[in-house]
Order: sequence, then structure tokens, then C-alpha cells
Amino acid sequence: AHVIHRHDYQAPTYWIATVDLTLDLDPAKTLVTSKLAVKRNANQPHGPLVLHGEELTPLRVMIDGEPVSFRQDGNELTIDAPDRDFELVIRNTCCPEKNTALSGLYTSGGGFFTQCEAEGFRRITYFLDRPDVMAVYTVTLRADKTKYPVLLSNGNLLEQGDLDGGKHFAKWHDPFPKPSYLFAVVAADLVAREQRIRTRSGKDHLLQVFVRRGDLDKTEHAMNSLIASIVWDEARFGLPLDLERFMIVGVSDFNMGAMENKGLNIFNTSALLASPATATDADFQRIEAIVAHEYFHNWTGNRVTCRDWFQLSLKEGLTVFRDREFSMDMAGSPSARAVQRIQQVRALRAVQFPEDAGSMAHPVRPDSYVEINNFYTATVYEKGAEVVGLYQTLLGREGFAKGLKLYFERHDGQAVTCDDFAQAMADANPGSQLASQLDLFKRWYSQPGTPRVTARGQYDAESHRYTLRLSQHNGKGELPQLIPVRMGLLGPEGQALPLQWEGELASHGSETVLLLEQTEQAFHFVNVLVEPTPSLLRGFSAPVLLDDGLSDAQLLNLLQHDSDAFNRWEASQRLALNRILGAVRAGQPLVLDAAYLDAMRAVLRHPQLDAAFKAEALRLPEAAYLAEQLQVVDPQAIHTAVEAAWTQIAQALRADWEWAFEAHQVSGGYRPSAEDAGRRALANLALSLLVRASTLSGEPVWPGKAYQRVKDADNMTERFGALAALVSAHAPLADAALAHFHAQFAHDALVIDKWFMLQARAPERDGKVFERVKKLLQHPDFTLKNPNRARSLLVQFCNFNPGAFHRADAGGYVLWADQVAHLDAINPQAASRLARAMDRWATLAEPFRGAAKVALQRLAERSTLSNDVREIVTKALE
Ligand code: B3K
Ligand code: ZN
Repeated sequence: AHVIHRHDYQAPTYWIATVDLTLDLDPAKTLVTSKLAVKRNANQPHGPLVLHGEELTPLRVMIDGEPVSFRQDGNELTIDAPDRDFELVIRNTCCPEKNTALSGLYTSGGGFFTQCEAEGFRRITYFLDRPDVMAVYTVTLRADKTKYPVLLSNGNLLEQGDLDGGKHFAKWHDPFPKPSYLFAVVAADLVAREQRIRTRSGKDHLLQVFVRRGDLDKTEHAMNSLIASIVWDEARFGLPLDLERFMIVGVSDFNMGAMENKGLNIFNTSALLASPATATDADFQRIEAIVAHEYFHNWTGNRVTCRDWFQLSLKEGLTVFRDREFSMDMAGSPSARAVQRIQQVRALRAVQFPEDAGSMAHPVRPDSYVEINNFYTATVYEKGAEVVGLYQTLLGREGFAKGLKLYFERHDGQAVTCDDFAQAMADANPGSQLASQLDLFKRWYSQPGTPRVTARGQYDAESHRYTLRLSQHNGKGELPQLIPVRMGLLGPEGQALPLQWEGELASHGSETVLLLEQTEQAFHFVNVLVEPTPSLLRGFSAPVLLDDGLSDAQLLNLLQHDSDAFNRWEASQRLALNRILGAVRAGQPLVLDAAYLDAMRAVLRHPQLDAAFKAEALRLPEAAYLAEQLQVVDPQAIHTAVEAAWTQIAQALRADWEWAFEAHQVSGGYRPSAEDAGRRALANLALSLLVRASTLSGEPVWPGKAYQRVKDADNMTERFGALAALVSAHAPLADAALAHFHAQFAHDALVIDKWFMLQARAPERDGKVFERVKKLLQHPDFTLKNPNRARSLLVQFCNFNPGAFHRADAGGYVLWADQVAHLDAINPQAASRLARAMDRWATLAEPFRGAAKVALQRLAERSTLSNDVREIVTKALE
């Protein structure tokens, strides 16, 4: 396979200043006419013009009005172009209805939609399909008026009208130069929710959310989220909406969450549509975050874009950082902010940490790839966002905002690199730690792997000195990184101790940020009158694995008293993790001790803590994160221990869960507020544990209540919570509840996705979940053609249900290999996500390891694999 290297970047021989595109839309054969103003790039030697093109039929090519010859070779079209500026006209066709890969121009639900990032534009017409080629687009769409009454593209509508033969046209112009990956077209039978707003600057804007006819009542939340995002970006970063019209379109067949095309965001309906009856609190929250994310791209990604795809985190890490800041500000209270942070870290540890330790490990700014679509990863997105967060930790909020301002002053309208971003941050903050250590800082972009930080404290009671030794361990051949460790010290009663450095006369409050920049460093505190408990890495101040060696007593101290809510949660997780791993390592059944159970009861019953926080603290660590702590992983041993832990927590705290369930009912209408959502989260957790305990003892009351809830709940969060409680406990009523739920929502694809997902993610018991998943593959509602449906069953099962997927009889792996191959023939991007279920196979214990390798090899032997899947499988076997 052809490997592309970051260091090989070269500017193109030609630029493209303007694109005048006409699309005659027809599902079977769409005719594309593209008129390009081509400019010679005088900085490069003269050579032929080599355009990208995939699955296209070329009709003719003209330079300055004269037909010219061209050569088509694989996915390239070569034209012997003159050594000057010229006008190029290309006519070609493509076939949207056969485009099941959902990249380029495709059909869905009877309409036309596009997805051009990363390299989809070349599946519409021949082009320099690379992000550093930025052009001004004018787009004319022609299509049947009855079938496609709505015709959309980027920018402003110049003209529209009727044509002969029942057709109509629309002409759009986008004044902002943009790379081809931000181009978009929609032609479909849609309706819009509309809202006019006036922004601070006094400008008027039209906001539109386009969906299928029946879905309009599910767009209010997205519209509210969009307005909140616009207001927030202007207030927090001074970044205004630069378009007269901002459109969002929903589509049911889509490979990811959403896409930030300039002025015309296209969304997976799963990331857009919400009503209390069909979407959970988590869905409401996710939609708000994704609407914000795509909107924020308008500046971070669109106004300033990436020079090449190795710089992807320049826009993605930064934009995830921005949507996280937005979500935290929207959540409001300090506790609600902490819950947001907790959820971010939970996801980072469950997905990015394994990625960074597995076969697909890569730096935030990768050095090479075969298929760029494989690098839209948790590392580029989530670790990238952590790295952007490090700037803010080092510079403070104001320093960070200054850096961002300088970045836009310097680079508005350009395609740039991660180095340009780092330089702007440093230059805007001369004299900062960042400015003086920029090269050291930039190792966060170039080194893969999760740094391991070890911390050990030593207290000298006589001299009242406390020494904290920090060391970092990076991967083989990797250098030390700059790691900010936010911290404080607690006394034995949990009181915050003043922090005074050796050689200084007074304390500096009770919290500080230590900068670990070498392999090993010691930090000396004086006037520490009692033996302290260190609270380290507060707020998860850097994306590292921390070994602080704290005892149970110290963790309990932090859990009860730390002023940092994140570290209180972390203590709860560590108490659980130590016990689960202890049992797994010893090969013994897990028995939770009274000290742990009492601590959990105290959290649950705590008079001040918020419900949302309690739900997070009582939840056990993810299996994937537990696995990362072990050298050799037996997924069944982890599964058994986690299940035992849940059962004991359910049984020992039975009366407390009954109280919690009753005490956290939400009355009044459904609101997706952080507070109500927190109460529902805790009540759902309580219900699930009550159903678990009752099912084991054969008591009917709680399963009966849950079943009743599945039937009568007035919102999806409670209905789905009750269904999940029955399914995950393998309660006798689970099947009836699933059938009821399916019948009730048979016509709502997004809800049926949830129905599949729940069954795919259920905790395994005697192979029942695996058997069910195999049956669901034959269900009339199942199809590999719709990515949401395929993901709901297969990715949820293979990638996120280790206890069911890893089987001693290799059944999970066989299913995986078959389904990856089937899916790959339809949609390589979707298949390649599924292929990643085996990233960590090499650390598995036998017999899993051997069986996994056989499955990988079997898949690798297939001659027809896409580049996407081939790259994943090859790396896994390396
Ligand atoms: N930029 C898109 C992702 C495109 C993925 C292409 N395989 C969505 C986002 O991050 O906002
Ligand atoms: Zn993004």
C-alpha cells in the first residue's frame, strides 16, 4: 500500500482561485461541469497538472476553450498544462445511487447529499483535492423540482427558478475561499425550522435546520444549541458568525456525527434530532456538543484550515477543546462542570488510552498514513483537545485567548500547521513557561503513547518538610514531556494545607501547578505541620497515567474531603479499580470489603453532593481502562470481577438504592437541564441495581416496576433506563419489555438503533448476549447499509462489549472477521471502525490471543480489502 509521509509535503504546482460548478443531478448519472481558474504556483517548477478523481467518468477537458488530451491512470487525471494561468473546463459524470461508501455525492432517503472530508470531492469531479488549495465556489444545481424541491450549497443563494421538463435550478455563491473538503450540496424533499437572529455586531442572520417532513418537531433543541453556540463564541472568544445564512441539514445515512461544510453543516440525524419522547439526556447533551462543535469549526477549521491532513488535530483538537469549554459553561455550576470533565476523562481512558497503547498508536500529529480516514481518531480529537487544554493550563484563560486572537490575526484565510498554532500561543505570551519551553511542549504533538507519571511523597515530621518526587516514563525512545500537575495537600481531617515552597517566606494558597519537565524532579514544601495526603493531577491536568501509590486511607480522605471534585471522583474510581484488579491479578473471586461499601454508601447518601456527581462516583471504571492496567489481559476475568462488584454493590446497598430511586424522581415536564439529568442518571443507576439484586433473589417487585416504566414513562431517558435495567440484569421480563419497546418505536429508526445497541452492549451471561447478537444480524430491521444501524449492533458488540466479544471458542472473532469483510464491500470507512476492535489483541491472554491472531490473518488474506481496512489489519499484525 502507498504510505504518505508528513515530511514529503510540497506545495502544489498550480493553485485554483475560483470554481464554477454545475451539477445536473440524477441518481444514476449526474453530470458535472467544472470551470476552474487555474494559477501557476511560481514557487514550484513547471510540470503537468495532476488532478485527483475517483469512480468518475471523464467526458472532456478544455483549456482556454480548446479541447486538450488527458491521461487517466488509476485515481489520477494528468493534463499537460501550460506554464501560466489558464481556464480549465472539465465535464464528467458520477453515479450517486451506487455510492454506498457515503463519501462524495450519494443518495439517501430519496435525496442527494455530499460528504467531502477528507477526500470525497474527488468522487464528484477531478480536482486538486487537498486542503491547501483554497478557492471561491459558485455552484449551480439542476434537478427535478418535485423530487428535490430544496437545492442547497455553501454560501448565499444568488438565483433560483424553474427549467423545462419539471426541473428547477438554484445558484449559490460562497464568498469565502475554502478547501474542497468543505464543499457541500443537498438536493432533497426537506422542510426547515427557521430563526432570524441579530448578533452583537448588529448584523442579521438566517438560521435554518432542514430535516424530513415528519421530523420538524425534533429540531428545537438543535436550533437552541446553535443559537447558544453563536452567542458563546462571540462572548468567550470574540468570534462572530460571518455568514448571512447558516444551514444545518439532517441525513440518516452518514459515516460520522456531522460535518462542518462552510455555511451548510450536514448532520447525521442521530446527532441532530431530539424530542423528550425519543432522545435521552445523553442524546440531548451530545447534540448540543456536536452542533456547537460544527459551528465552532466555522473559525477553527474553516476560516483557518489545515495545510495537509497530518495537521488534522489543528482543527479537531482545538474544536473539541472549544466545544468542551462550551459544554462546561452551559452546564453551569462547578459541580456540573466537574461532571463534564469526569465524562471526558472516562471516554479518554476507555478509548484513547487503549488506542495509544495499541497497534494504531500515533502522535497527535501523525507522521504517516495510508488512508487518512483512519486517522480521525480519539488521539487526534480527544488527546488533541487535551493538548490544547494544556496551553490554557500553562497560560491561563486570558493568555490562551490572546494566543487564539494572534492565531487569527496571522492566519485568517490560510491553510496552516500545528506549529503555526503553537507559535502564535507562545508569541502572544512572551515570558511564559510555554514561550521558553516551546520545543519541549511540542513533544505532545510528535510523541505517541500515554506518559506514565509516578509520584511519591516523603514527610519529615521533625522538620515539617514534605518532598514530592515526580518521575515520568515515556515510550521506548521517547523523551520527557512537559506535564503540568495541578495539586494540593490535605491534612488528616481533610483540611486544605497552605503550600509554601522551600526558601519562601509565605504560602501561596492551597493549590498550585507543578511543571514536570524532566524524567525526575523533586518538589519541596515547608511548614507542613501534619503528614499530608497529596491530591495530584486535579481536574486531570494532563493526559497521563498516574501512579501515586496512595493507600486506601488516603484515597478515602480524598473521596470525602478534596476541594477538587474531579479528584474526589478519581478517588472513588481508584478504590474500585484497586479491588477489581486485585481480584483479577490474584485469580480470586472479588469480595468487596465493608470499608469500600461504606464509603460508597456515604457518597450515595451525602447531603451536599449533586446527583450527577454521585452517579459518576458510584459507577465502576470501564473494562477497557481496567484492561490498560494489566500486562496480560483476560477479558473474561475482568468481566467476572466487574459483574461481581456490581452485584455486591447492588445487594449491600439495597436499602440505599431504594431510597435513592424514590428520592431522585423528577416531577413536572421533561427538561434536559444538567440538574434534572443528574437526578435521572442516579435514579436510573438505582433502578438498574435494584432490578439486578431482585432478579438474583427472584423478587418480582423491582423488575415489575421497571417493566411498568418501559410502558408508561413520559420520556426516553426513564424509559430506556428501565429497559436497560431489565436487559442488563437478564431479568425474565426483559424480552417482553424489548418487544414492547420495539413495537412502540418501530417507525423511528434512531430509537430502533438504541434497541439494537442495548442488546449488543448487555453484560454477557452464559453466552446469551452473543447468541442474541447473532440472531439480531438476521433481524428484518438490521442492515449493513445504514452506518447507524451497523454501528449499533456490530461496533457496540465488538468494540465495546469485551465480556461478550472475547470468547474462548473464538466465536466473536469469527463474527467480527465476517462482518468486517461484508461491510467493507459496502462502506470501507464504517468497516475500518469495526476492524479496530482488534487493536489490542496482542496483550490478550491465551486462548484469546491465538484465536484473535487467526481471525486477523484470515481477514488479511482476503484480496479485496479496501485500503482503509487493510491498513488497520496490517498494523495489527505488524
Ligand atoms: N470534520 C468532520 C469529520 C470528517 C471525517 C472524515 N472521515 C466532523 C468533525 O470533526 O466535525
Ligand atoms: Zn471536528
